[in-house]
Amino acid sequence: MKKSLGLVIFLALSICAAIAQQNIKTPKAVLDQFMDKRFGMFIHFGPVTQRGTEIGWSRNKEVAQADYDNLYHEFNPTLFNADEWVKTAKDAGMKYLVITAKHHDGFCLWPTAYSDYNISKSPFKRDIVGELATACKKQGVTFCIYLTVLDWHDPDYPIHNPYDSTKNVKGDMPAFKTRMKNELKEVITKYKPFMLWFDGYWEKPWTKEDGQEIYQYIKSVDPDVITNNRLGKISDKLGGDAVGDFLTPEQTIGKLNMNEPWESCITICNQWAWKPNDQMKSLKECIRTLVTTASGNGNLLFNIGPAMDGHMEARQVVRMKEMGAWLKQYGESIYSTKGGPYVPNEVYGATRKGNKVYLHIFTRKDGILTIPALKNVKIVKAYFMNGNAVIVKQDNNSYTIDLPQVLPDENCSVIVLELDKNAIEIPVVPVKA
Ligand code: H79
Repeated sequence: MKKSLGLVIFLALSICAAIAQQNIKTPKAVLDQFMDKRFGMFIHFGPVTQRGTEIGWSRNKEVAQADYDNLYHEFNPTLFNADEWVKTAKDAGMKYLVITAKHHDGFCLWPTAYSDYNISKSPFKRDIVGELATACKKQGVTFCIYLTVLDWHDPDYPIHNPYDSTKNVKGDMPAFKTRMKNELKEVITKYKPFMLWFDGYWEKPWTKEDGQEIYQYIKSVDPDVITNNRLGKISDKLGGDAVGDFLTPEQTIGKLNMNEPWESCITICNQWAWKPNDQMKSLKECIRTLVTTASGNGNLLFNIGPAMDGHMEARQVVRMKEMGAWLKQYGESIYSTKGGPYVPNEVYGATRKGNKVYLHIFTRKDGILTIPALKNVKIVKAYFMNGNAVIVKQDNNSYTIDLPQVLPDENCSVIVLELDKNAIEIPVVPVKA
């Protein structure tokens, strides 16, 4: 009798725990909204731009710690104009924006009440995070915030110099997490971010339980806030023990994945923070990066590092505008689509929506393009998006597409294949070895 009562209590508790776990999941509709956006702007900015070195990791390397930690005393980006930054994102066709409110160095771009190492103590004084949140709201761009679980400036965080473990201190993680929660509550209630982009899953002092605790805390403040997976410890899987709503391949395009949401973060130049004369990607590369990402069913968070005076480099603004011009023409084949059913490769990628497959042609290797036929599917119409009809020969194994001598768009042409059924239900076409 006693035994079965124990069992009943155990089962009841397990069910409660399972329900509690489910409750903290981000609503699917919110996550779908995020994935429909497909293209966002990442902005890496802070006092380190005055040295032109990488944010975070150049501290104690290219820049001596004493110098790095005092840079905020002269940080005065007088050309910073939130409306201009947001307009640049909008003109590029980007639907959301993520600002590095706090990077590994611990400097806060908002006037936090919980640390003196923040923008209000710089000569600039203005609330960069707040101004961006307001400008985003005004221009209809979704506002998001980057934070990291490490903080080399916080006396309660055990690592103060990642390159020299003799500088480690005992720290006080419970106190550190309390401060983190206070800061989170502050930014969530003040700036209403749609998503929090965390960094730092690799940190030794940060545990799986810490990640779960903070995730639950965020959800208690606002259940709709999305977070990426780097708040937890598992970087390549979602669900189970993992924390967060989407995967985050860095400086590489994620693989086609119809089951787990993902977002690649990739820089327009090489460095995250501004670097003088940094090498910039060509327009072709930028567009192919976006299209290959969408073809893999992911989002692209494309990074720009504004210069130390707060302006975005003209050549980068032009590049973003050019991407925006391509998207104006072909956006229907990117926004609110799903990736597949073809796995993207060097020659083509595919996205789909309704009864359409959008075939993105990166390069013309030959006068004909042969791709595997989709099982039990008939193409009823084929044409270049905003252009001429295309001849497709169909048999059981393949579709053979006639390509013109010159493709209509040198960066990426889009062929629309109208099908006799819903394209979303088609299984991914296996790639032959
Ligand atoms: O904000 C950008 C990067 O600064 C940040 N993520 C993007 C969005 C990032 N920080 N660290 N990492 C990514 C990866 C960590 C790399 C490390 Fe290392 C390898 C840390 C320690 C070993 C390389 C070698 C960097 C420092 C030493």
